[in-house]
Amino acid sequence: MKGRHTLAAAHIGVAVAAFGVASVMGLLQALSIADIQFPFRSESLYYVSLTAHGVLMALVFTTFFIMGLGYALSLECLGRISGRSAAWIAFWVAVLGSVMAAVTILRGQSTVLYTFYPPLRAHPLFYIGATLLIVGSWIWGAVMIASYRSWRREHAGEPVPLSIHGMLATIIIWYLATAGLAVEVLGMLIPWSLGIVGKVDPLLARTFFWWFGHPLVYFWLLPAYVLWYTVLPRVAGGRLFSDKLTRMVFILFVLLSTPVGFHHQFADPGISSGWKLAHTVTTYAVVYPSLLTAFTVLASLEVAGRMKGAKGLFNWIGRLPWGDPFFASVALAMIAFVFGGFGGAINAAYAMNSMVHNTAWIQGHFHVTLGTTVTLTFMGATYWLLPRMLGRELRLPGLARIQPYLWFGGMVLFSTSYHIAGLLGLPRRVFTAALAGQSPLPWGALTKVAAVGGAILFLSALAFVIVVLATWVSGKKIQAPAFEFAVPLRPVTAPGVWDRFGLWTALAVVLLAAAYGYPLIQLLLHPRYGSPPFQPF
Ligand code: HAS
Ligand code: CU
Repeated sequence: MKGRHTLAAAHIGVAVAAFGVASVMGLLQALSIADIQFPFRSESLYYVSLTAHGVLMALVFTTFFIMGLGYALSLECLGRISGRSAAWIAFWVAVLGSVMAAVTILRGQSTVLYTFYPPLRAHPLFYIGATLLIVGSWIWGAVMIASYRSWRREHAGEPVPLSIHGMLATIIIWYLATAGLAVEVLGMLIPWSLGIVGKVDPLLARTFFWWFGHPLVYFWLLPAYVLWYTVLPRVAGGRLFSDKLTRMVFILFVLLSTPVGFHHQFADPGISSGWKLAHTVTTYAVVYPSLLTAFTVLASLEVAGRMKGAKGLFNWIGRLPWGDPFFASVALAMIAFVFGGFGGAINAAYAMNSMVHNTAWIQGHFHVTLGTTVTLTFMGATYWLLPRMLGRELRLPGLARIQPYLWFGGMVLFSTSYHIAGLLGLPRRVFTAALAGQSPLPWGALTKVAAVGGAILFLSALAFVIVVLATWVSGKKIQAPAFEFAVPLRPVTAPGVWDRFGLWTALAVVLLAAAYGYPLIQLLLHPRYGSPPFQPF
């Protein structure tokens, strides 16, 4: 595999492989919850599979895809990747870390779910593997920043290309987020798993985890937004509605992504209600840039429809290229986010959170947001990237065309059912919905519908992997199409205030310190008894 985009392609390849393996597990879990029998079905297999599915999807697939996308954009928009050898080292470090973590999970030594909270304790190699994956991503961030700086030296008076603006925002968020994770994993979990310390404080660990865990969702989302803003209007045949607004959106995420983690800890003791309220306010603030995104991207699509001659109020929608796999994926991803974002706003309200927390509603929520909005965008982007990276024509275009619709349809069944089942009281992360054999339970039929959705999702995932593989090994060799980006209605011509990354990062650090400083001091001053490890299997 030699070519201009080999580095990016290698990352996307690992991402698709992780996605493929994790998809099989997803199907098994949906069947298991619905109490549908299959060979080897057991409690321990369920939790091993759930952990592997979560880690491979949420951490490995996403991180590798985002790194690959970053490199492709850097090469195309900045004309360089500064530090290719470091980038390759980072790739292998991240691959090694992912394999280490996956092996300990599949051997049944790290059944800790993808949130890996103590007192569930994993094998030390799980935590060390996860650390290596993060270290790889840190080096990726450094290479991206070095490429930007090198470009900046040659282009002092120009605004940073918009897609790179979004990727830099993603990287800043990632560094701020992973600082919290590093404290948890290096300071608490690794020494505990090695037996150097006997007990760990679950509340402190959870607080550091969610310092990381919420901005993690924007680490996934922002690269999708980069594609919505900078590629989608182009593919749709339109213009980006506002360049300036887009830059402001990315900076708002830099500021507001991190100081919100307590919305995952409303039910936790030891954090005062005042601080929970403070994080609620910032959570609603971080909804705002997504509302702006809904407006800007939709306006850009309307421009596209009107440029193709649409006159009425809504008929521009029909003029959009719904048969193009990239467009269809992203448009369906956006439609899903209307519901995913609405659900997020429900989760963030203290009183409503107590109805949905730790129920199946949550798996419904994140399969709409992460599992559809982000994943479907990344799948569509893979169809867009492959010919450009590999110089090969997309194989099986018919299959690629229906695959996003299958995904969307499967997810409607899957996620809607779990949302409702959650409201009826079905807990999340259960081996079977026939809890302790009680019946009839109000959610029994819903979990069966979710299993049908899961089977459709599996077929769609299979179709995706087949198209990618077929293109990779036997796609017709062609002149690689150009990477073309959306032209804004009114381009920004000079670096403005939204390009001042140093300033915004400094402000983000201040907000982070304000959101976490005092509560963490309080937690550290509590008498702490700690917990011994808990290993269910
Ligand atoms: Fe969330 C739990 C709140 C967004 C992922 N979330 C989770 C978990 C995950 C996750 C994985 O406050 C579970 C963690 C665990 O395992 O315990 N979430 C929010 C809020 C938002 C939000 C306020 N979440 C996301 C995104 C995710 C994600 C994005 C992944 C990518 N979430 C929560 C809370 C919890 C939570 C609590 C904890 C619950 C608990 O108790 O455990 C916001 O960012 C959402 C803002 C979004 C919008 C939508 C804007 C709409 C757009 C689309 C426009 C499209 C149009 C149609 C107009 C306001 C941009 C296009 C039409 C065409 C014709 C094409
Ligand atoms: Cu969150």
